[in-house]
Amino acid sequence: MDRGALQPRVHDVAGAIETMETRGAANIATATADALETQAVESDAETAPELLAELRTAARFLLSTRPTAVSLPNACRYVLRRATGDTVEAVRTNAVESAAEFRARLETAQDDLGRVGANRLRDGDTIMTHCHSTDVLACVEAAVEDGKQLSAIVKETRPRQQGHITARELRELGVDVTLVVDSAARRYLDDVDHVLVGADAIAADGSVVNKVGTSGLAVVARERGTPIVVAAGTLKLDPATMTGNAVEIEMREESEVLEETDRETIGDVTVENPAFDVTPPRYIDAIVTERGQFPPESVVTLMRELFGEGPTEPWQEP
Ligand code: RI2
Repeated sequence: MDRGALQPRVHDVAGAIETMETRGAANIATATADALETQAVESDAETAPELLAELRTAARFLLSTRPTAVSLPNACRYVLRRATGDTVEAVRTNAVESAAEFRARLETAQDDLGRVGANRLRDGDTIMTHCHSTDVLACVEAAVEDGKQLSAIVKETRPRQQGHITARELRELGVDVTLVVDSAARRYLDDVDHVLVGADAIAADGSVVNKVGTSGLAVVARERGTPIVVAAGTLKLDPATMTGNAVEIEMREESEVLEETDRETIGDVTVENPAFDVTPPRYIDAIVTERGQFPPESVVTLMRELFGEGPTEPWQEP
């Protein structure tokens, strides 16, 4: 891949996504749209085909950073499909406009989704969370704005302890927070009205890919009879799964699990660090999107409506 013509901002955004300085599907998508826009605006390309090739290269580079979060390819799909034209100026204008439109839709979508999710929450409810999801926070925020008092059992979410971010943001919303280690979840499920988690990707069969530990939580919650609600904008729908492609699970560095000094003490063991897992649709009660709430098995209908039957990827060379 010739990355020579890529703007520094594209490298910065890719680096921030890879190191998880920029994380969470919505943030990743916004940063991706920003990067593609910057490439279009700052490029020295002299012809439209040259600029289009640069945008495809920028998209492929961004896509190489994190394989699971489908918001990244969906942001690329949105901007690249609209950034067309016969002149550099036309491609540039369309790229800028489509990136702006994408960001605006994303913001509205999260507000709309929040209101749908808030309808499920009653005054006095307790939720359990896993990891950190801005879509989940949007549901809680809308419920709090409706005057509902909520409590939360927040799983710390090893290995990166992103539950700490959730705990802080829920406290800022005035929610009572109890922080627990992941393995304590089952003990507290009897006190929980809804398990409320986000998603990084949703497959055509309604399977939900989310931070590792979600599937175990869902199985235990089902055994306890606690509803499992997934808050995930339509940006998380993965159109590539309509043609049978599986969602690739990102494997992260060993150092997130085992510090160097512990590694020396333990010796020669293999460390595996999958970032995500897959929760089958039978464990999920509802998927809350900006278009309403859906049983997981029916998201494929929404996926077809939004993305069409067979996706052709705009970052591939023609
Ligand atoms: P929002 C996160 O993954 C979590 O798994 C979270 O549920 C999901 O993204 C969705 O986040 P990571 O990017 O889009 O922290 O709801 O690895 O913010």
